[in-house]
Amino acid sequence: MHPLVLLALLQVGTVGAQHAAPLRQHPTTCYEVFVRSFYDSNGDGIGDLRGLTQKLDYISGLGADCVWLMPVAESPSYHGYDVTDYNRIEPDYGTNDDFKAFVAAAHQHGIRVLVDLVLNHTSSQHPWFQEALQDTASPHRSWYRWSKTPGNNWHKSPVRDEYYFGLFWSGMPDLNYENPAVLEEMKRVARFWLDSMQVDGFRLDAVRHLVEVGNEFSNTPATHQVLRDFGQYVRSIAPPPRSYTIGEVWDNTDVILTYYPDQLDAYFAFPISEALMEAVRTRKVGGLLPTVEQFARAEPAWRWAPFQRNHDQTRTMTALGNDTAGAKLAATILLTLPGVPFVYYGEEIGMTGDKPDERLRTPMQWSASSRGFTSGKPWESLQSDTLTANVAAEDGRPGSLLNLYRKLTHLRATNGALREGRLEPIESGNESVLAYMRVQDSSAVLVLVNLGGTAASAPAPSSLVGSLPAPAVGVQLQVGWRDLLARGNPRRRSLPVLAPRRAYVYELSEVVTTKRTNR
Ligand SMILES: [Ca+2]
Ligand SMILES: [Ca+2]
Repeated sequence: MHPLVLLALLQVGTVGAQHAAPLRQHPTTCYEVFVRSFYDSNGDGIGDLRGLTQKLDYISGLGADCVWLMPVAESPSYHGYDVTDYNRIEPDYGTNDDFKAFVAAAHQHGIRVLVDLVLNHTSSQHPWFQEALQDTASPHRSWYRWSKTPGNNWHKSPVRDEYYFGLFWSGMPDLNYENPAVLEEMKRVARFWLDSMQVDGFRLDAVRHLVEVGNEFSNTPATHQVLRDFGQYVRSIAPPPRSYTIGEVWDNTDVILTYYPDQLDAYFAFPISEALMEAVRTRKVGGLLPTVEQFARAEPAWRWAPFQRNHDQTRTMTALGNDTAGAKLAATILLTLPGVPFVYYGEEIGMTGDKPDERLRTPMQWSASSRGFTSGKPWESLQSDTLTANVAAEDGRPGSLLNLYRKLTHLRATNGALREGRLEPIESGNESVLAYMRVQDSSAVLVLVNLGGTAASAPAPSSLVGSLPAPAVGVQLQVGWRDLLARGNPRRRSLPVLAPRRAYVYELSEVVTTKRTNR
């Protein structure tokens, strides 16, 4: 028996094991939640923190060890991205004490909590802005940007003949980071959430737009400097794993990579999201793996986050034209690639949703009617597909999208190669067959995805050899595989013909080596 065999056998994952409570150094899988739409505990039709707390078993059962809450600070808008008080929980969602109780319960579930922090702008109703608007001598006057002349993104003051800068909307005046007091205040805000609210980090909104220089609104050197300063501050008061910061830089890969190594901990890998969705939609592998490799070459996997969709994008099921098989392929790819995958709530049950934004953020479909979400009238109507795409219906169905997500996230949490292994792309020789391996030490997981509509051959064994854990010199290698997605994890010696629109995840189960013989 080759030593690799023993090692591989010893490292067989404990699939289906309970989620471990202690926090890992970095998140494994993160779940994005819009609190307003998750679960309503008091019948007012609005999801809230007590409701979210009641659903922690569900999130934990989904295999997530991290949640990102879209903004929970006080705000006049339904989405919360325009904050009026950074130190107070939005009353629709509950109280600061409700939030602390939620965090404590999340930690008991082994789930870390990241909150959305909006540094770029406040609400126009924030007291700072109101003071600055009314009183040109206010100390908060220079926390915003003013002009005597109009221009793109400059909005007319309702008080006097002048304009203020707001990149996204007149209701969201940009903060002026040229005044150091602004960053100092935001550091105080970060400390408040880390110390008093006990969060584990932040998702930082729209960070590429933080500091404008002249007419340059994105990716300026001053923006990098603010992030460097902010990221270092957070790490200094809450060293990892006590904190994790992840930024939204919605841009191409080359630009995203300029935000490393010394700014935030991580960034969303928007280009991977695009390439992944494109591959499933067009049924061609396209540029997906090269895009992943570009991130993987540049930074360790805990520092970038692939995802399918977020709260600003057409949901997967809608983008794929209600193709459940395609949604399963996308999930399998996302959850077997390196990086820290983020899953937007409802994607795991195949919820639909398209613009306008409110319809991307509809109430979670717990059951066939809105009663699963609230006993009252939902703040926004549910998607009509709640009749079929809902947790109750999918929960007990072994082949459901929900149970595939659960299986894959638990595999990822328990299998070292899937969680931390390096990516080894495999040349499949077929533009519709995506093939790669995740390799860590002597363990390896092979992922084969037939994106196409016709059966396809698996890659030839010879094309895999170079990616396998190195065999001893002078031996012939024969491998066995355990099917991680099939019940009972059956073993096989050869790879199957790949059925149309099917994904396969195999763990290297044994390496049989024989001395090469001369004929
Ligand atoms: Ca409520
Ligand atoms: Ca800005």
